Amino acid sequence: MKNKNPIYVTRPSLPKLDEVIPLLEHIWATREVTNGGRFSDLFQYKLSQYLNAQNLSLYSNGTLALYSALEAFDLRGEVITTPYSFVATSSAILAAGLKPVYVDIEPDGFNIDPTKVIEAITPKTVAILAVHVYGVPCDVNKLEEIAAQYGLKLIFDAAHAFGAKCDCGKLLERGDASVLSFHATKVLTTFEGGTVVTKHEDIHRRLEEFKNFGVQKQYRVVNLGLNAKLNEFSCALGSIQLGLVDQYLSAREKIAKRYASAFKCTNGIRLISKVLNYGNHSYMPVIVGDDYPLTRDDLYERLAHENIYCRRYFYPLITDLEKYSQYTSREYKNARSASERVLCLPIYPDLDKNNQQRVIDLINFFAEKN
Ligand code: T4K
Repeated sequence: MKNKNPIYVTRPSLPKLDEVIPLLEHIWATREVTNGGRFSDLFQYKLSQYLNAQNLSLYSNGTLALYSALEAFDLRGEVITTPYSFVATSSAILAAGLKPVYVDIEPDGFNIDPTKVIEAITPKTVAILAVHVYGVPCDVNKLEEIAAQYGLKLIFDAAHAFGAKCDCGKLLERGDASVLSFHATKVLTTFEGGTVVTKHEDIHRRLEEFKNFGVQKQYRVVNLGLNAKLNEFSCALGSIQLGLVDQYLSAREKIAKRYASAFKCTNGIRLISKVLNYGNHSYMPVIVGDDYPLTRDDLYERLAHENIYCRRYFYPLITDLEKYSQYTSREYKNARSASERVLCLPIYPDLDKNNQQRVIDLINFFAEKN
């Protein structure tokens, strides 16, 4: 079975180059490359329509968008968050001068556990930063209830959650703000990029200023700002991507379903029903259990040896990273178990049946032969 072309955990979904060229020609002709030009307006408009969201700010990446969202609420104190995420969730908290307080994730999924959030609230708590991990919505109803009861801001890191389904209404307008990423590895990519959606008009205005050096009108600068604008090329690409993203999402769903049926009878490979039923299939996490003949790490290595490059999202836990370990204050049993057992398999719209079958066959082969 030793082979062949590499298979990565993800590949960016892109439009045909022919569709992009006319937009590039326009950018070349007008020399309008950044600072909110025609394509910025177009992408913003189309994205608002697609997401059915009124107040939406385009950003140069998800990390700066997250950081800016925290800054916009002018918070000082502790933010309750999850150790089971990409480090960017926590770096945004530290960059905003806030202290992360980590709590465990739910036992039957990968999102923050609302009951653990309540236990961690102190007089210094000012916000909850929850992550819709792998594009599976958090328990937003419960988190909103907690935020309202304790007077906390509720911000969602929705970096993975473009197109995620939710029986809770408009997912991105829940809580006080939601942040999406348009990185190369995300469902909709503008190469780099991100956006903040909020129901608060004043916060939206602040976010628009913040990404442009804090400039209000005519170089009036009252508040802090940075440069976090999304350039015209990314906006042009994003406006095309929005016409394709439903196809991307349904292609991902088909691939996820194929994995689910292929591993139904595989000892030791477990899929999480929440991910299959409520996620946007941005990631394909499987749990490598004790009854699989290889450990998660051995499976990861064996697949890599066959040119299949999975990812151990999220290992190590953020709280095990040197910079963040000082903020560890409790045990994270469920997060630790997920971190040690989850392997994210290749999933992206261009993953063809043959290549997916290669991944499936190897995992099943190791299950039988070891
Ligand atoms: N919050 C959460 C919960 C996040 O997961 C992230 C980012 C953020 C916030 C911050 O959003 P951004 O600031 O990024 O907008 C990746 C990404 O760099 C990162 O965006 C992402 N989360 C994180 C989960 O994963 P790596 O180190 O795994 O990426 P990399 O470069 O190894 O790419 C993985 C695979 O994707 C490669 O093996 C091949 C493929 N790939 C990647 C790139 C960049 C391509 O085919 N083409 C490409 O250009 O971190």
